[in-house]
Amino acid sequence: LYSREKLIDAVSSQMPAKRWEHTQGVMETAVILAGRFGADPVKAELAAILHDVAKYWPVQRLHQMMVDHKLSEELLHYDKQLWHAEVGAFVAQQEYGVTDAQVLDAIRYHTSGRIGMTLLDKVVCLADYMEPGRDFPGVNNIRELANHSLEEALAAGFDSTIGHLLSRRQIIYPLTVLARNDLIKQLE
Ligand code: DGI
Ligand code: FE
Ligand code: FE
Ligand code: FE
Repeated sequence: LYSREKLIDAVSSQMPAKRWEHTQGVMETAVILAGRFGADPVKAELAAILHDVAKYWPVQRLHQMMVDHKLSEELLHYDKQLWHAEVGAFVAQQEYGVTDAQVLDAIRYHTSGRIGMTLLDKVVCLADYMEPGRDFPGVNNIRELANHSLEEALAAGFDSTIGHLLSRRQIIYPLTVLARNDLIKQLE
């Protein structure tokens, strides 16, 4: 199967250099957050390597894979930006031989989140928000919150995404809202 190095070669060749730099940032950050909050750093890094594997696939190819392999039908009714996460998990399993369900779920839910996010889901999703290359309003606040609370930091990340979507009058995938509400509940 794929060694870590071969996997890195295979994944990095499917995206522009800038996106691979982002992925490297997510890998480093996910390992740090795993150490800080008690997740498995090997699983966190593996999910990080693969999380955006399908990000630059042509949208027709993403659509075709979703239909052919009967991936989330609901997701097809929402923004194309969301599709790479679901397809990424499928590709991780089918193409790269990842069998760990926790790793596959962390990839699958890295964009939307979900209700009852696992520790690994949270670590990968938060790493995606706050890796060193990210530069959006509020990212430093998220990094500071992440020094003490995984849930506080991730909730701030979801608030930022949802606020951004609202300000542009975009359609919000319901699971994104459910994930955000569930995190707020966990903080009460
Ligand atoms: O792939 P990345 O850029 O590293 O980050 P991501 O996978 O977390 O997010 C990809 C895009 O999806 C980002 O531009 C925000 C957008 N997004 C996240 N949740 C939703 C969403 N877009 C819509 N329309 N609805 C959502 O609920
Ligand atoms: Fe992504
Ligand atoms: Fe994300
Ligand atoms: Fe990403």
